[in-house]
Amino acid sequence: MGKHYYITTPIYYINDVPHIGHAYTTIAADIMARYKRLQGYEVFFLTGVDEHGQKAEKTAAERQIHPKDLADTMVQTFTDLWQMLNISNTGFVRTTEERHKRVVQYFFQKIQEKGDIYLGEYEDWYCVPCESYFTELQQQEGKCPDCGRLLERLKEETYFFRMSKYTEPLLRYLEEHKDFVLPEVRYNEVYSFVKGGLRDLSISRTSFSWGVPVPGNPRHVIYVWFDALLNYLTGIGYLENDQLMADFWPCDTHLIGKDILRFHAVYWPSFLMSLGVELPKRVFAHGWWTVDGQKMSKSLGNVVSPSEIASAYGVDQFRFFLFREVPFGLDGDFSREAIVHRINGDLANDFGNLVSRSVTMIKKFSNGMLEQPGGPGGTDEHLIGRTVGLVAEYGKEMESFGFHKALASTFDIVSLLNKYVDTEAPWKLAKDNRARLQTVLYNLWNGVRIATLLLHPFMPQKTDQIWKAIGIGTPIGTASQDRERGFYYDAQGLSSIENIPPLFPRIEK
Ligand code: ME8
Repeated sequence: MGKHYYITTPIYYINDVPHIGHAYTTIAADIMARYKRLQGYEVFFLTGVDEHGQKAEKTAAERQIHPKDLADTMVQTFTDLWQMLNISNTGFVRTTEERHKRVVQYFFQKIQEKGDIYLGEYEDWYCVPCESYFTELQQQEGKCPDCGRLLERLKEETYFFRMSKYTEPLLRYLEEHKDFVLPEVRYNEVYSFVKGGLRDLSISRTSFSWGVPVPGNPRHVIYVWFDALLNYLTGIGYLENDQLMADFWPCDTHLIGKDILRFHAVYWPSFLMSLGVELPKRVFAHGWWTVDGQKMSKSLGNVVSPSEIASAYGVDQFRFFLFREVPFGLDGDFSREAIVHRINGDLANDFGNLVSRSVTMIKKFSNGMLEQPGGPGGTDEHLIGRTVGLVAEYGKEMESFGFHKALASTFDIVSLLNKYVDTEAPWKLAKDNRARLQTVLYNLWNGVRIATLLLHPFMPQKTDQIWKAIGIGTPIGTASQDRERGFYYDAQGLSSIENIPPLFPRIEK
């Protein structure tokens, strides 16, 4: 049995177009998926859209269309964007699919049979945009404590889930699994929330109808979060494909933004515990992007469109920027100046320049061919020793979503290599020391190869282009553990090394 890895993104609401926040989570998941594939894992990467709920119903009503038609149009916007951004997802869930409704109703019914669901009445403050109830204590002067918009007072007959019953089991689980929620600051948030005691949760609505009907009582639709969370099981073949479930469940990582932590780290494990389904291994909650220092919002008109940025600056440049700029897990601020700065500095000056001068020198001094290196001389040992260490550092960081540090290690390698070129001066060796020249060119080439491989999850297209130019005949995405991932690479059998056009043109301000 091979190694399996299952990663998910949230399923996004279809009442609005995707912005950089959505792109951020999805690209992050894609980076992890690609990294794991290079590590030899079979990866299941799930994303999708959340189509039900009051918010979708309201938006559709405003446009005088059926919510399903709204969803049909919007889903295309998401899938087009994922294609443009090179997202390598293997599954996609729409919550209006029959296979999903079946899972939601089945789950509801089973929990009900267990005695964990009962009918009652609910009255509280409700935030429609967040699809969440808030208590008297939580509301802030009639406004939502999460998004700051006006709350409505709602009273309805509702089915409750006995979440209170799971306070103790969940606390114990959290204590025994300190890495269930990452980063640690988010774990602490969840822990103290649960410690405060869980209240039973309203999991049905009667005030609107756009949702999955409660089995046996279609006056109620199932709460959109109960519905949405179950996509993680639908997507992996629950009730449908036992082999897929056996291979990939429990999920390795639910990747989310910090805004929806409670749903994933409190509600979701409680639902699963109720039915005796194994809990996911990890919930990783990343930080929040603002734009030019402000919260993104339609009313401010500062919502950043990912497709617009990617067309203006390049898909890989955009992907890279998001993770080089801000430590994954912390909040970040987007600005055009910042992306231009990263492209011109890291990509054009440092990495792009390294690749192009390496390739050019191999062409010019060695006819595009490499030979196996001779014994170490000059600064070789320093270069190799440091590179091996940095590659290990990169691996350690990638395992725990330390994308920022992983990229910092990669760029340390890039700058080591740029220094190596200056110190070893191949143009001098070309005149009087061919043997040493071959070793230096090999080391340089090998360093470029390694940096390219490390950057591949972040910049899949550009790195593939470099891979070809440096003479490796197979696509970089299929780089195998044994051959391309080792530190030493047998240079025999390479195709000739070719010049490449500038990879990351400088952007003039
Ligand atoms: O919450 N910065 O969907 P959603 C960073 N349907 N990430 C951001 C962001 C920002 N400014 N804005 C959004 C929902 N995100 C539910 C999820 S899952 C079972 C159901 C990202 O369309 C981030 O991942 O509001 C956040 O968690 C998600 O988009 C919310 O997307």
